[in-house]
Amino acid sequence: MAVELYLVTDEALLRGRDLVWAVEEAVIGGVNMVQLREKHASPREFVEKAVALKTMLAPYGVPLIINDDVEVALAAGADGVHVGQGDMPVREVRRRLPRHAIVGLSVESREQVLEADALPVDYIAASPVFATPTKTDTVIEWGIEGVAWIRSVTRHRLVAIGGVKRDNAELIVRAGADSLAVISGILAPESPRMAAGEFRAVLDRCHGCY
Ligand code: TZP
Ligand code: MG
Repeated sequence: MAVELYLVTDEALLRGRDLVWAVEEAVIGGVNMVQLREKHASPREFVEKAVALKTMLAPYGVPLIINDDVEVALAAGADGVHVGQGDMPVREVRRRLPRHAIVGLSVESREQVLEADALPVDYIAASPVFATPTKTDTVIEWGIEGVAWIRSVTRHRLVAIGGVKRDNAELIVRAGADSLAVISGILAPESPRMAAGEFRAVLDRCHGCY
Protein backbone atom coordinates (compact mmCIF):
# COMPACT_ATOMS: atom_id res chain seq x y z
CA MET A 1 0.00 0.00 0.00
CA ALA A 2 1.23 3.48 -0.81
CA VAL A 3 2.43 5.53 2.11
CA GLU A 4 -0.25 7.82 3.43
CA LEU A 5 0.31 11.57 3.62
CA TYR A 6 -1.61 12.79 6.66
CA LEU A 7 -2.11 16.52 7.09
CA VAL A 8 -2.72 17.80 10.61
CA THR A 9 -4.04 21.35 10.85
CA ASP A 10 -2.72 24.23 12.93
CA GLU A 11 -4.54 27.54 12.86
CA ALA A 12 -1.39 29.51 13.75
CA LEU A 13 0.45 28.26 10.68
CA LEU A 14 -2.39 29.34 8.40
CA ARG A 15 -1.45 32.98 9.08
CA GLY A 16 -4.94 34.15 8.19
CA ARG A 17 -5.32 31.94 5.12
CA ASP A 18 -8.61 30.08 4.90
CA LEU A 19 -8.58 26.64 6.53
CA VAL A 20 -10.74 24.90 3.91
CA TRP A 21 -8.73 26.47 1.09
CA ALA A 22 -5.40 25.38 2.58
CA VAL A 23 -6.55 21.82 3.24
CA GLU A 24 -8.09 21.46 -0.23
CA GLU A 25 -4.86 22.71 -1.81
CA ALA A 26 -2.94 20.11 0.22
CA VAL A 27 -5.33 17.38 -0.89
CA ILE A 28 -4.90 18.35 -4.54
CA GLY A 29 -1.15 18.18 -3.91
CA GLY A 30 -1.37 14.63 -2.55
CA VAL A 31 -2.60 14.54 1.05
CA ASN A 32 -4.96 11.60 1.62
CA MET A 33 -5.88 11.88 5.30
CA VAL A 34 -6.66 15.00 7.34
CA GLN A 35 -6.83 15.70 11.07
CA LEU A 36 -8.53 18.81 12.37
CA ARG A 37 -6.56 19.85 15.45
CA GLU A 38 -7.96 22.85 17.31
CA LYS A 39 -6.49 23.90 20.60
CA HIS A 40 -8.27 27.25 21.07
CA ALA A 41 -11.58 27.11 19.20
CA SER A 42 -14.92 27.18 21.02
CA PRO A 43 -17.02 24.02 20.66
CA ARG A 44 -19.19 25.84 18.13
CA GLU A 45 -16.23 26.98 16.01
CA PHE A 46 -14.73 23.51 16.23
CA VAL A 47 -17.94 21.91 14.89
CA GLU A 48 -18.29 24.56 12.16
CA LYS A 49 -14.76 23.97 10.94
CA ALA A 50 -15.22 20.21 11.07
CA VAL A 51 -18.44 20.38 9.03
CA ALA A 52 -16.82 22.68 6.46
CA LEU A 53 -13.83 20.36 6.10
CA LYS A 54 -15.99 17.22 5.94
CA THR A 55 -18.12 18.78 3.19
CA MET A 56 -15.04 19.71 1.15
CA LEU A 57 -13.22 16.39 1.72
CA ALA A 58 -16.10 13.99 1.05
CA PRO A 59 -15.97 14.18 -2.78
CA TYR A 60 -12.22 13.50 -2.65
CA GLY A 61 -12.78 10.39 -0.52
CA VAL A 62 -10.29 11.76 2.02
CA PRO A 63 -11.14 10.86 5.65
CA LEU A 64 -11.43 13.57 8.29
CA ILE A 65 -10.14 12.79 11.76
CA ILE A 66 -10.93 15.03 14.73
CA ASN A 67 -8.30 15.63 17.39
CA ASP A 68 -9.50 14.72 20.88
CA ASP A 69 -13.17 15.53 20.63
CA VAL A 70 -15.68 12.71 20.11
CA GLU A 71 -18.67 15.07 20.31
CA VAL A 72 -17.29 17.21 17.51
CA ALA A 73 -16.58 14.14 15.40
CA LEU A 74 -20.15 12.89 15.86
CA ALA A 75 -21.67 16.31 15.19
CA ALA A 76 -19.71 16.74 11.97
CA GLY A 77 -20.02 13.17 10.71
CA ALA A 78 -16.23 12.92 10.71
CA ASP A 79 -14.50 9.62 9.98
CA GLY A 80 -12.63 9.23 13.23
CA VAL A 81 -10.91 10.62 16.29
CA HIS A 82 -7.28 10.91 17.30
CA VAL A 83 -6.45 10.91 21.01
CA GLY A 84 -3.34 11.34 23.10
CA GLN A 85 -2.44 9.49 26.25
CA GLY A 86 -4.17 11.99 28.53
CA ASP A 87 -7.38 12.11 26.53
CA MET A 88 -10.48 9.92 26.65
CA PRO A 89 -9.42 6.23 26.75
CA VAL A 90 -9.59 4.60 23.31
CA ARG A 91 -12.11 1.99 24.40
CA GLU A 92 -14.49 4.79 25.39
CA VAL A 93 -13.80 6.63 22.15
CA ARG A 94 -14.50 3.46 20.18
CA ARG A 95 -17.72 2.81 22.10
CA ARG A 96 -19.11 6.26 21.30
CA LEU A 97 -18.32 6.27 17.58
CA PRO A 98 -19.99 4.41 14.70
CA ARG A 99 -18.66 0.94 13.97
CA HIS A 100 -16.27 1.76 11.15
CA ALA A 101 -14.80 4.91 12.65
CA ILE A 102 -11.03 5.37 12.64
CA VAL A 103 -9.42 5.66 16.06
CA GLY A 104 -5.80 6.77 16.41
CA LEU A 105 -3.60 7.00 19.49
CA SER A 106 -0.34 8.86 20.14
CA VAL A 107 2.42 6.85 21.79
CA GLU A 108 5.16 8.54 23.78
CA SER A 109 6.94 5.61 25.42
CA ARG A 110 7.88 2.01 24.75
CA GLU A 111 5.40 0.85 27.39
CA GLN A 112 2.59 2.68 25.61
CA VAL A 113 3.52 1.03 22.32
CA LEU A 114 3.34 -2.42 23.89
CA GLU A 115 0.10 -1.60 25.72
CA ALA A 116 -1.45 -0.40 22.46
CA ASP A 117 -1.27 -3.91 21.02
CA ALA A 118 -4.24 -4.82 23.22
CA LEU A 119 -6.21 -1.69 22.31
CA PRO A 120 -8.83 -1.29 19.59
CA VAL A 121 -7.02 1.37 17.55
CA ASP A 122 -6.55 1.68 13.79
CA TYR A 123 -3.14 3.26 14.09
CA ILE A 124 -0.62 4.48 16.61
CA ALA A 125 1.33 7.69 16.10
CA ALA A 126 4.97 7.90 17.14
CA SER A 127 4.96 11.33 18.75
CA PRO A 128 7.21 13.10 18.05
CA VAL A 129 9.73 11.48 15.71
CA PHE A 130 11.78 14.68 15.93
CA ALA A 131 11.43 17.58 18.34
CA THR A 132 9.41 20.35 16.72
CA PRO A 133 8.43 23.92 17.54
CA THR A 134 4.86 23.08 16.47
CA LYS A 135 4.30 21.03 19.66
CA THR A 136 6.56 21.59 22.62
CA ASP A 137 4.87 19.65 25.46
CA THR A 138 6.43 16.40 24.33
CA VAL A 139 8.21 13.76 26.42
CA ILE A 140 10.34 11.76 23.97
CA GLU A 141 12.05 12.05 20.62
CA TRP A 142 11.67 8.67 18.92
CA GLY A 143 14.17 9.26 16.14
CA ILE A 144 14.56 6.91 13.21
CA GLU A 145 15.68 4.06 15.50
CA GLY A 146 12.56 4.53 17.61
CA VAL A 147 10.32 4.30 14.56
CA ALA A 148 12.12 1.11 13.49
CA TRP A 149 11.72 -0.33 16.99
CA ILE A 150 7.99 0.43 17.06
CA ARG A 151 7.60 -1.16 13.63
CA SER A 152 9.33 -4.31 14.88
CA VAL A 153 6.99 -4.77 17.86
CA THR A 154 3.57 -3.37 17.01
CA ARG A 155 0.72 -4.99 15.12
CA HIS A 156 -0.76 -1.58 14.30
CA ARG A 157 -0.41 0.79 11.40
CA LEU A 158 2.28 3.29 12.24
CA VAL A 159 1.97 7.04 11.74
CA ALA A 160 5.07 9.21 12.16
CA ILE A 161 4.55 12.76 13.43
CA GLY A 162 6.87 15.55 14.51
CA GLY A 163 9.53 17.21 12.40
CA VAL A 164 8.58 15.24 9.29
CA LYS A 165 10.06 17.08 6.32
CA ARG A 166 10.69 16.31 2.67
CA ASP A 167 14.35 15.66 3.49
CA ASN A 168 13.72 12.96 6.11
CA ALA A 169 10.52 11.49 4.67
CA GLU A 170 12.21 8.61 2.86
CA LEU A 171 14.27 7.64 5.91
CA ILE A 172 11.16 7.54 8.10
CA VAL A 173 9.30 5.40 5.57
CA ARG A 174 12.27 3.04 5.31
CA ALA A 175 12.18 2.71 9.10
CA GLY A 176 8.64 1.38 8.77
CA ALA A 177 6.11 4.21 8.91
CA ASP A 178 2.87 3.56 7.03
CA SER A 179 1.87 7.20 7.16
CA LEU A 180 3.64 10.54 7.47
CA ALA A 181 1.76 13.16 9.47
CA VAL A 182 2.84 16.69 8.68
CA ILE A 183 1.90 20.13 9.96
CA SER A 184 4.50 22.82 9.26
CA GLY A 185 6.07 21.00 6.31
CA ILE A 186 2.81 21.56 4.41
CA LEU A 187 1.12 24.53 6.09
CA ALA A 188 4.11 26.83 6.62
CA PRO A 189 4.94 27.25 2.90
CA GLU A 190 3.05 29.75 0.77
CA SER A 191 1.57 26.92 -1.30
CA PRO A 192 0.29 23.89 0.62
CA ARG A 193 -0.45 22.31 -2.76
CA MET A 194 3.17 22.49 -3.89
CA ALA A 195 4.49 21.43 -0.50
CA ALA A 196 2.19 18.39 -0.38
CA GLY A 197 3.13 17.60 -3.97
CA GLU A 198 6.80 17.53 -3.03
CA PHE A 199 6.11 15.06 -0.20
CA ARG A 200 3.97 12.99 -2.54
CA ALA A 201 6.78 12.88 -5.11
CA VAL A 202 9.22 11.60 -2.47
CA LEU A 203 6.73 8.94 -1.36
CA ASP A 204 5.96 7.83 -4.90
CA ARG A 205 9.68 7.68 -5.75
CA CYS A 206 10.16 5.65 -2.62
CA HIS A 207 7.51 3.12 -3.69
CA GLY A 208 9.00 -0.33 -3.30
CA CYS A 209 11.72 0.83 -0.89
CA TYR A 210 9.73 -0.42 2.11
N1 TZP B 1 2.10 15.67 17.77
C1 TZP B 1 3.37 15.27 17.90
S1 TZP B 1 4.44 16.29 17.13
C2 TZP B 1 3.19 17.28 16.58
C3 TZP B 1 1.99 16.80 17.04
C4 TZP B 1 0.67 17.39 16.79
C5 TZP B 1 3.44 18.49 15.75
C6 TZP B 1 4.00 18.17 14.41
O1 TZP B 1 4.19 19.35 13.68
P1 TZP B 1 5.31 19.50 12.57
O2 TZP B 1 5.22 20.96 12.21
O3 TZP B 1 4.92 18.64 11.41
O4 TZP B 1 6.62 19.13 13.19
MG1 MG C 1 -4.86 15.30 22.71
